[in-house]
Amino acid sequence: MDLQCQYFHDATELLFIGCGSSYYIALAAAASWKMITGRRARAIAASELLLYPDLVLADSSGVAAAVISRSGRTSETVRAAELLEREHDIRTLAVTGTRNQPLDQIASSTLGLPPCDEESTVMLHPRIREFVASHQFDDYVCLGQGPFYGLACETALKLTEMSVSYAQSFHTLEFRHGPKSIVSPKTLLFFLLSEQGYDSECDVLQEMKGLGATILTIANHADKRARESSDLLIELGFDLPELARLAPYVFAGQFAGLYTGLKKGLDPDNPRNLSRVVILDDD
Ligand code: F1P
Repeated sequence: MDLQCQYFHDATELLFIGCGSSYYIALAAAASWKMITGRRARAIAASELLLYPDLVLADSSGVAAAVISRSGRTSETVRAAELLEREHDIRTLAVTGTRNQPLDQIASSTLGLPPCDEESTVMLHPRIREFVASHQFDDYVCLGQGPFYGLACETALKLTEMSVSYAQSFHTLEFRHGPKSIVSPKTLLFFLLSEQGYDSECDVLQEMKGLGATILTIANHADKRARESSDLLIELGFDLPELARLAPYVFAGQFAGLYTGLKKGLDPDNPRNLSRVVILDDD
């Protein structure tokens, strides 16, 4: 391991930092890192670090950070890397789809992921297209636990960005504690079923079906319970460890957002009010 990444290896806690989709990737990455290594990890929205540095860095001894940004230019993310490197002497690893941008020029190391630098402003399946065409929903809820919570947040963000729909995200079992009051046949619930929490998550799925919700389930392998209670089941069937196959769980939300946006006469490639990168005025 080269010297630059030795600080990652020695870190007692890793911060995963980003904005928007990259923050939700950070949530999934922090959970995965902790489950794989047993070491401390947190996901932090870049704005939280900028506005509340003392809250985030209360005990920053031995901390290192992975700063995630498809573009490498998002102002808050770049500023967060600057703050860590220059004011707190905390080493950062830029995880980015775009090299030679402000982020990787500030970070101590860079993990370049060029395929991530796709052109869409908003970081697609014929069954989902037909499902969207044959249903009308008033609102959307995306549910996941552990590393799937960040993916549930990302699913909700795609629905909102691509179809200007109101979408919320919760930890699956949290949904019982009040938010379930919104459930009706015009509520579409996305269940991103984990292996570790499967039985408890399926209990919620069956309960919400009993309340009349419309259910879209994404699972690697689904049992009879999930099949009988899902209005649409996306079964991935990968022969891989759970943490090696997280990304495909967001495809359903991306396609649902795309087809819902098109159904509403919108242009998902030019989403309302959004830009591909958020650059703040004083940058
Ligand atoms: C972060 C981000 C995207 C969002 C939109 C605005 O971009 O919030 O997640 O979909 O494109 O920017 P980045 O830092 O990952 O380039």
